Amino acid sequence: MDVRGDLAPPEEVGLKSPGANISPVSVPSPNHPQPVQPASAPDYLPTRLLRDLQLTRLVAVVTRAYERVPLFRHRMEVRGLSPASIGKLEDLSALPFTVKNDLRDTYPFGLFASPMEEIVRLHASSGTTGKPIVVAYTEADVAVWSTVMLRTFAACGLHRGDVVQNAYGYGLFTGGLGAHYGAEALGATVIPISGGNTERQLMVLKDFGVTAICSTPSYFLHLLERAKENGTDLGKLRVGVFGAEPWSDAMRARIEAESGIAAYDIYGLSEIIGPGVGTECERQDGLHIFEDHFYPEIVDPSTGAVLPDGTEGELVLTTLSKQAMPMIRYRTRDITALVPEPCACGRTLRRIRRISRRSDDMFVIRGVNVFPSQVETALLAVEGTLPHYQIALTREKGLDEMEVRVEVTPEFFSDQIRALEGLRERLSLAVERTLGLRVKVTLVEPRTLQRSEGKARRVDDRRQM
Ligand code: DLL
Repeated sequence: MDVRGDLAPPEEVGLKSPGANISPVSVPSPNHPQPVQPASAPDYLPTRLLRDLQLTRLVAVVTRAYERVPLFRHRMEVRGLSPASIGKLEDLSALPFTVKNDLRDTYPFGLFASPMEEIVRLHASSGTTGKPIVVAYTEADVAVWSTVMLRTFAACGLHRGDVVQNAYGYGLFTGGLGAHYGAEALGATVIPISGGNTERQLMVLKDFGVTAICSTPSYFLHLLERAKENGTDLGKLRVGVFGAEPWSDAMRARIEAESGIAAYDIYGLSEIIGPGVGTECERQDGLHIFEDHFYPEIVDPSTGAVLPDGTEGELVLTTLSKQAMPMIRYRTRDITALVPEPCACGRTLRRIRRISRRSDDMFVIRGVNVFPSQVETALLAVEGTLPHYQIALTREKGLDEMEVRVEVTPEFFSDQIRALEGLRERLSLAVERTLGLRVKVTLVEPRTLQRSEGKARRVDDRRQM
């Protein structure tokens, strides 16, 4: 069937020029007596059309990867598969996974499906060890990226006339430029301030009438804290578009209460495109995946079996329109679940639950599996704490020790020793109740733990050193 119906703008369909002539806003003009198609129209595609579109694109992207990327071709051939094996969306589950090490092993350009003449941009993600992973975009990929970020901002309630302070880092990190192009495509005013230089951030925020800010949630907390100290108010700021790291519901509650803004969660990863894979909408109840470009599956992290909607597991993503670097069944290591119910906002795009953890940020202390997000939720439930904490892991005489350092409010810190001791005990108990493990809790003065300008580093694991 023809998926280029009224609801799917032609530029949204097919691999040739996705998103090339995007009409971001629905403004009537003399040449368009009817309002032009808003770029977020694909968010509301009837499910049947969306599935047809996904299948068409899936076949195209698998063919592209098979024909142009030796690693994909080889992996399919050894399983006796070819692009003809894809007859329906479910057939995707027979295809082999792609993992981060595949990018490392083929460093720098081994998974590219376009010649350099067609590639207009490279980004890289540093990771924790060794060489970075390199990702590539054709002109059409950049156009898709702008549209999905435009749709992200629209879902967060932004529009033309908003003034967006983009404090995601510009550079090889995808956050800065990804948000930049999307906000421009929306017709908003972008301030490309990048991360860091907190005093200048606050000056710009107030003086330029900023209405929305993009940054990691941890950096925004730092800005908030500094604003409070300086007595700077946040002017017209009403929306925060936060992502790139896990942040708990408790953390969001603190941010919204202290700043008075609406804080939205956005998700993405370099290997798939950067920011723009998924976003919350005004309901703040799970993140819609831009399924017309990225196909989500949830798998059991240990067996790789596809899990039913509603079951927690590892998010696996397949790009449906990427040209320069198609990704087939990429294991994100991010743990979440697909939400079975449709969203009250009317978008037909499926949602994932907020990502609280990665399968690889778990650490084991005396036989107990611990995720930093569990510690965060426990700490922030106790009154008197600030949302700044760090977890230090050491090994003493062969025994693992975990220390949680958490800042406490200035009021508490000036209190009597007894009050502080009481707080420390309440925190120890809160952590113990969550983890089933007694750990050392240390209260520290406000502003003693290191602040991040980008992604926060919560765990300092010194056991291997
Ligand atoms: O962090 C892209 C991005 C930029 C997303 C700006 C959102 C905003 P990477 O540096 O490749 O790309 O890191 C990707 O960060 O696999 C998750 O583990 C984590 N992550 C990203 N967004 C969220 C989020 C960018 N909203 C990795 N919640 C991903 C939890 C997130 N974790």
